[in-house]
Amino acid sequence: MRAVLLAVAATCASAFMAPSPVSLSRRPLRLSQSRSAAVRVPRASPVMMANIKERTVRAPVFDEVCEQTGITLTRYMMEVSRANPELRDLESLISGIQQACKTISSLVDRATITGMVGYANGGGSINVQGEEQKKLDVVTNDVLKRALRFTGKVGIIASEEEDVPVFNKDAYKVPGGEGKYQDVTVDIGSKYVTVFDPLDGSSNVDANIPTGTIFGVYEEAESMENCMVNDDSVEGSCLLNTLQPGDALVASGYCLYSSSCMFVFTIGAGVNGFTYDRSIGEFVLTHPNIQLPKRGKIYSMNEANRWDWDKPLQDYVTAIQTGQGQTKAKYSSRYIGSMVGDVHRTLLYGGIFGYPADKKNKDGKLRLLYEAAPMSFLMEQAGGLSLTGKTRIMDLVPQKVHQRVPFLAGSYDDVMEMRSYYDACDDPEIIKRCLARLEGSAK
Ligand code: FDP
Repeated sequence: MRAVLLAVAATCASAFMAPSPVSLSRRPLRLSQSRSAAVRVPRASPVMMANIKERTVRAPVFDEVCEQTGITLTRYMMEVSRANPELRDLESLISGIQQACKTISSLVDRATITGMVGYANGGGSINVQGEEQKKLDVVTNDVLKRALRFTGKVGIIASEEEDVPVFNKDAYKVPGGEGKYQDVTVDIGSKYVTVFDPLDGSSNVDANIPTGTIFGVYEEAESMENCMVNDDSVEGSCLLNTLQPGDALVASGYCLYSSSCMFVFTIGAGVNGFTYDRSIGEFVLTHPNIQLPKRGKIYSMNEANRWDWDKPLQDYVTAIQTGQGQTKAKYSSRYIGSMVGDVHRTLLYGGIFGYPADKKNKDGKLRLLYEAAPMSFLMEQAGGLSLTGKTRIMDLVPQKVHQRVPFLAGSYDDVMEMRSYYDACDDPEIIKRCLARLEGSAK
């Protein structure tokens, strides 16, 4: 059991004192060991915390590699489950997700040919977050739900396109069966909770700009049975089991739909990237053990919001633009406006990408559960760091499925340099927000 809560409290505590040293361990990552009496230590419910375990995941070994196919994702997962029998069920789950990604890749590729562009239902289809749904948002959500259902390993899903997490009886409807449901296809005792954004960056999709699928996999908590058997209590129990902190993630990753289609993921033993080889219909390992450069030269944020950002962030960005940051280099700017693309570039080239808080959106724009936490797991596994500004995102326990959180992530030294501006700031409003997020995170 990890002492996450102390680390959580300590991250804000340093708002009241000099910045403290940061040490990087696999998990948990502690930003500071110091605590202030002014900070209440939040308490999390047993369900939320139950699944935060120290995991030792053995990396797969490949004695022999086929020259024609290389190491496919399918083989990679076979070796993972051979080396880690306790992760056996993850093999079918990742297989389901990769199958969905191949389908979504093809849907996105052919969208302008098949007419799958524009808004769902001719416009006016609004998701729970008030965003207008694209045709592809709806279809890709369905593709993923079904693929996960077919694995038999996923009890609950939470998606950007679903109002609440569901044990997803809709996914079990018999096609054309007038509300009839198939027998439950989830294997008892081997269920995961899967969170995802089926098509992130979809506002860009009609313009052929990269998009992606983001996913995170949690183990179900012990009290999951209610979520399964009793329709009336489904919602509350599903909700409770879904709201787990990033530190409880078993796996996370994304699929990038761009000039090539890539599947990048972690099971807690580093980050690996696979490129889709359409000629054999397989993802092939092309980016083994991705390591974020400790420093980069790129910053990536929507600068239209600059004048509404927190003052510490404005000062930090000014410093790296003008060559007055720690490295004295003048940073360059890149911003796709599609999180998966921006994260992918940051993982490979380094630097810092973010969607920070601003005056209007005090919690930024990105969603904690199915965007920020899964991407933070990847960033940390690649040797980087992911913060709200001061707080480590993996520590936060979501209060709501669609909760937003400021997100600033990338090269370890760049993110720490950014944080030092927040550490030096004593603006009571920023400190209050930070504490509220942490205290809220454990109610
Ligand atoms: P989108 O609305 O197109 O789905 O998740 C939301 C997101 O895209 C991210 O992919 C992206 O980083 C961000 O919004 C871009 O927001 P701005 O247009 O406000 O820059």
